[in-house]
Amino acid sequence: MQREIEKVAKLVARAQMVVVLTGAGVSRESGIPTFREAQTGVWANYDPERLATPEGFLADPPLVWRWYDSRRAILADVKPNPGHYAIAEMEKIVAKVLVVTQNIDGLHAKAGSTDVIELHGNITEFHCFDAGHAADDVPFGLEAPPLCHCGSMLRPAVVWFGEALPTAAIHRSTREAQKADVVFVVGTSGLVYPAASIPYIAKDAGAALIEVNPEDTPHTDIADVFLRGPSGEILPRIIEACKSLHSDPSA
Ligand code: BV8
Repeated sequence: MQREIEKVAKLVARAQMVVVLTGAGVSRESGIPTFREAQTGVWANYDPERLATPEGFLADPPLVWRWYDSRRAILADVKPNPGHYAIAEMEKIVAKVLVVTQNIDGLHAKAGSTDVIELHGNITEFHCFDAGHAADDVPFGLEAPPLCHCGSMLRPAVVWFGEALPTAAIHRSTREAQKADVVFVVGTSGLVYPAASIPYIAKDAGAALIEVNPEDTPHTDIADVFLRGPSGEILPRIIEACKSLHSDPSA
């Protein structure tokens, strides 16, 4: 693995522009269950892909509200892990690092990444279902969605299945992916579109593709380097290898 890590470090050290696509796996070592891991506790019998839809919300607003409330409550105590910090530190090595995340936990910004696109929104923000009016200071522990001043139910400001991603977010992610020298794909099962198309777009435009995941995914076949393991361990090793390169370019 170390030889592969040093190969990646050389690619990063030479890069002008790196795009890092992340999924729930990058937050796993912060203690947040991944999206497709069996839901735990009271949520074990619910399919997240059914709850994370407008239909699921309208079918049972209190249930979906409580599901997001329980996930938001977990966030209150979690911190970025070494994987998030390594991605933030990459900004000291590469002129331009863009993080494109599917996660809604806000941990990349907390770790210090300065250019983050949240493709699927953010669980700590809210707007109303019918008109999109923003709402803040929404208390924890409510049994059902509170109402907006316009009378519509509030919902988390996340992108549900069947909903379009924010246009600016997906357009910018696609545009930057086409300019990247290196694209990292970290902690995503690569199943959800259009986010999962970003590595293909970058690769087709000439980027080197580096995947970090304990398991194979649909992206593994097109990866130039596949680093099998947890991102919280692997990403810091890449940053360390970049620093050694910097101090001893002959390495
Ligand atoms: C849309 C927010 C159209 C809510 C989420 C083709 C083209 C376009 C759309 C589609 C298409 N085919 C199908 C679709 C529809 C759908 C889709 O992709 N379905 C899939 C399931 C087939 N896409 C959509 O509906 C999207 N919208 O296309 O709209 C449109 C256009 C115009 C007008 C109207 C509509 C919207 C998709 C967004 C859905 N919202 N989240 C919430 O979170 O509650 S997506 C959800 O999945 C999560 O956000 C999650 O981030 C995302 C992806 O999952 P992952 O992050 O990859 O997580 P997962 O658990 O799957 O995997 C974790 C990985 O981590 C694993 O690989 C594991 O091995 C690894 N791991 C574990 N531990 C570690 C680790 N890695 C590193 N380190 C570790 N320690």
